[in-house]
Amino acid sequence: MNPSQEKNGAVRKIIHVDMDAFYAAVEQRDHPEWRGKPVIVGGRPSGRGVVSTASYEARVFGVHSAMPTSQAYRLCPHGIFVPARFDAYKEASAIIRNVFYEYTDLVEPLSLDEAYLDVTENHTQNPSATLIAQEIKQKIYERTKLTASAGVGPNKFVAKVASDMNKPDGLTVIPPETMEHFLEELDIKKFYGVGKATLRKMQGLGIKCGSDLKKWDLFDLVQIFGKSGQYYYRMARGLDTRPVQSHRIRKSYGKERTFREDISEREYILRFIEGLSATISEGMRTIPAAGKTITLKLRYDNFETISRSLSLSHHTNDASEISLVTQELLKDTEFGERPVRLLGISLSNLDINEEDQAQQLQLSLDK
Ligand code: TTP
Ligand code: MG
Repeated sequence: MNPSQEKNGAVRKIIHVDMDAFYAAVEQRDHPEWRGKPVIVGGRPSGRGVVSTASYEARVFGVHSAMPTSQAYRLCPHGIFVPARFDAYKEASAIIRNVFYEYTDLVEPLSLDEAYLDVTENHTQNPSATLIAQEIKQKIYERTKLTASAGVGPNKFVAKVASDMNKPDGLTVIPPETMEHFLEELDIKKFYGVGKATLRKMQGLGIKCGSDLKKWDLFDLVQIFGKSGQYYYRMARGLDTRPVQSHRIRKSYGKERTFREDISEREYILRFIEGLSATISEGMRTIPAAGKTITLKLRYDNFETISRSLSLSHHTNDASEISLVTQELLKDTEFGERPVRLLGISLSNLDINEEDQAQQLQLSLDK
């Protein structure tokens, strides 16, 4: 069986849409004098904040998301540094989602600026996913004056990788019959899900592109990369049957990062916790959601992974509260004595506003 095919034999048509330099593009749209210039959205250059995103003009100087703004300032002192305006981004996000729903109900948003769509069957009865992707890009531009890049493929992995191939304003189509060749040629750096540490490991093993990865059997990949080994094995073969999930029931919300070097320094880790708490808080507010239980996850340098949790009496998505609780939880670990290679924070026991609203609506209808 062709790996792109589902059990019932039908090839799926998946589109991944991702807005270009999203926050920065909204700023340039709303401030015409900033167009064509390096715009950097994020914390103030004098503070401890990080870059949310940078316009393509700023990326030329090496500025990118998640970089300390102070570093971005050193790289690009003539840049236009501006704080984020979430209301404007949410407004644009709502418009692009409405465009998606004109084609299919099977829309899985990944963030404000990104979503998967399954258009195998769609509201317009258009059999061409390529034409649909073109129309979507055009409607997005007409309604928001922002550009999007799209990828079309027989599964989520291929569509996601494809949308990133010709940014900005790109459209990359990988038909099922060329998928195998596409994945074989694909630079391992472009493999979605291969982080910096894994990339180094793969390079060390001589894995440079998909065809190199394909030479490794499942057993060896799992030995080397743990659970992710199975993911790499499957993705190299285009074996991705994950459905586009339009209604995800979220049980927790969190983020984790692997450090470039193992960390022992307390000041660094406290700053990192502050930053990660702010990112999580921001993400939860866009859902919107709040959680009662806060969990800290640490991975020591020998890969031993531990977690510590604390439940509050109320729901929170407040950055400083998440940060303070996490710092408390850190005291109950061996941080300081043992170097740490990964840190994660998550919130569970969620109270998701969307559900609340649905419930309230139901109650008022029942009355
Ligand atoms: P991305 O889609 O990753 O980036 P982008 O849209 O700015 O640029 P492109 O897709 O063209 O490469 O993220 C979407 C938005 O999410 C981004 O505009 C700002 C925000 N964001 C952060 O706040 N912090 C981050 O670390 C990242 C990656 C994104
Ligand atoms: Mg984007």
